[in-house]
Amino acid sequence: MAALHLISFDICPFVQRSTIALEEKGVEYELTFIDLADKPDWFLAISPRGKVPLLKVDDAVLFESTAILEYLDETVEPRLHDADPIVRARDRAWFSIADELFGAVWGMMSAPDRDALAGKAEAVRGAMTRLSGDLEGPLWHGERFSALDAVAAPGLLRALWLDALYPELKLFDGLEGVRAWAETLAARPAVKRSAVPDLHARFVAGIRRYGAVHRDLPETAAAR
Ligand SMILES: N[C@@H](CCC(=O)N[C@@H](CS)C(=O)NCC(=O)O)C(=O)O
Repeated sequence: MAALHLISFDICPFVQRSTIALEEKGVEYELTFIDLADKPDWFLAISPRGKVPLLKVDDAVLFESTAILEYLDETVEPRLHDADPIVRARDRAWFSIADELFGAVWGMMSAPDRDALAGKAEAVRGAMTRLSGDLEGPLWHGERFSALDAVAAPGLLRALWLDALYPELKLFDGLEGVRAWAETLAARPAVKRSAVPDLHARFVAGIRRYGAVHRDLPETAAAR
């Protein structure tokens, strides 16, 4: 088994896709955190886009969270992807909707004002509505944890936190299956182990910096 070394940033949702897959598979890996505001030279020298996650596999460097996930799934048991190539191809296509979901969630996280927040909340609802059409529940493929669960989880967790902070936006109204999916993911041991224990507090501190609309949130805003 190759030595796996993940280069991370503490609150990065894309890194969390990788750590969820690693934790689900129960494989050993080394973890190094970097400061994205002050990227080390060794990191810039090996990261094609200057972004995390990077997965070092012995001397090879992998980048892009979904490519890292695919590599891990091809090399480390248990398989997260389905055995049926049609299901695999469809799930890979759903990855792009999970990206769209996170893009809209990021729009809420960085919203300058209430109008922008409400507009991005509609975009989050749009992406979650599309996902709800194929969601088997409680996880994407029923009881079995799959690749799309790892890819969608970071966006869904942050959507739950935003919903708790802004219940008036009714982010999950009519999307109870998606809420149950997000809550099932949040409660999963591998997902809990996939990030720093105080991720929620760091998330709140982060959005207070990124989005002017969040500036008045108490630092200790409730998680749920
Ligand atoms: N498409 C990339 C996105 C990775 C990404 O945006 N990472 C952010 C942190 S969450 C980053 O490294 N940003 C640094 C920068 O853009 O300078 C992936 O899926 O891995």
